[in-house]
Amino acid sequence: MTRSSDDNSRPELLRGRPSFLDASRQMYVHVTQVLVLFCAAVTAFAEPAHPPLSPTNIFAPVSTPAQSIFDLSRFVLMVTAAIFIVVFSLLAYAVVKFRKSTADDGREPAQVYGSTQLELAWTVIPVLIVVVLFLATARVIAGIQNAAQPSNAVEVTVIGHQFWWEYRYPSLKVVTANELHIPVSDLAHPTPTFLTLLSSDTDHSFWVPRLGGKTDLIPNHPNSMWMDPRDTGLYLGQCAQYCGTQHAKMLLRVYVDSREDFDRWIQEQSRPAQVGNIISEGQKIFERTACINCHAVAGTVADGRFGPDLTHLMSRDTIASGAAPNTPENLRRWIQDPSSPW
Ligand code: HEC
Ligand SMILES: [Cu+2]
Repeated sequence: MTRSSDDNSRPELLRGRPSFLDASRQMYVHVTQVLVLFCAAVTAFAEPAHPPLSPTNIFAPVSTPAQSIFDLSRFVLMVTAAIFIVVFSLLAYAVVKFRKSTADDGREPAQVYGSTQLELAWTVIPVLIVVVLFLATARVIAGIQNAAQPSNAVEVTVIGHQFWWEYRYPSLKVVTANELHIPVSDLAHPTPTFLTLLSSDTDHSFWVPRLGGKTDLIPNHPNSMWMDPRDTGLYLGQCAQYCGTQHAKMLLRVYVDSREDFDRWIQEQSRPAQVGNIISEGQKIFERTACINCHAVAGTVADGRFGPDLTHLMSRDTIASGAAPNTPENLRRWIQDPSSPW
């Protein structure tokens, strides 16, 4: 503990005790440390490292809606950080400066009532801050919602089910489940994907943080959202609205393909199922049991719509809405006991 140079000039009781100057110097060091840590944290997410820390990192946007939400969150964090710094500094100052000291004479400090200036200040300034945050948020929401759909946009209807995702490409005549494929969109020639969000049972929520904001799928209330991913790759998410017991296993997988890969994928998905000798035995069992009441396989009698379309099941990496890798072993266990296979 350094003593202040003017120690001898202080009242006897205070000599040898840390002075306010010492305390404020220390406080200054602490505040500086906190600020340095804070700035390090800010730069850490301002310049997202590649690859991002997490596949669902909200600070590593790759699509316009996600980017504008990220910019907004950065602005809100700056404003709230500034408020935090001001309030914390005033608080720290008051705590240190007016802490109990033995020199206190025990009298009440001066009581201040009805300062119109102060009351106006602490009413008007927060109201202005809230108005600014509100306007900034409304601007981002309107910007995303009012974006015009270009004629070359890919349209997908997303239907939430307990506990899986159905994806329909109405103009491309493709129906699939759980693994959404969309084309990459380059900034010069955007090919965004517009989603219509529906639900067949209860509330679900479509949220792939790196591609866009969270949008709910509500029965009898079609919602919509769009995304224009700049980079190809696999983007993960999760149903973000509790929709029942297995909600936690209702994962989201969006594959952003190059245009050629996407076109090839669409072409393959539009073909009916292959029928041949090797699979005819399984096909017979499938068609003779209850499976066909719930599952469709294009080109066969199976046309159930309650469960996922299984026509191109083996083109998918996972089963059960991303809960397990699509391996023969996992398929066997799933069919034997879909309630608790893993
Ligand atoms: C009562 C309706 C129903 C019946 C009958 C049914 N399924 Fe399913 N099946 C579902 C539902 C719903 C899912 C999606 C569950 C989930 O992912 O949470 C599913 C999922 C699957 C999946 C995983 C698909 C994917 O893409 O994740 C396979 C494979 C499957 N079922 C095969 C079968 C077979 C084989 C039979 C017949 C022995 C059968 N199912 C009978 C409703 C049914
Ligand atoms: Cu859900």
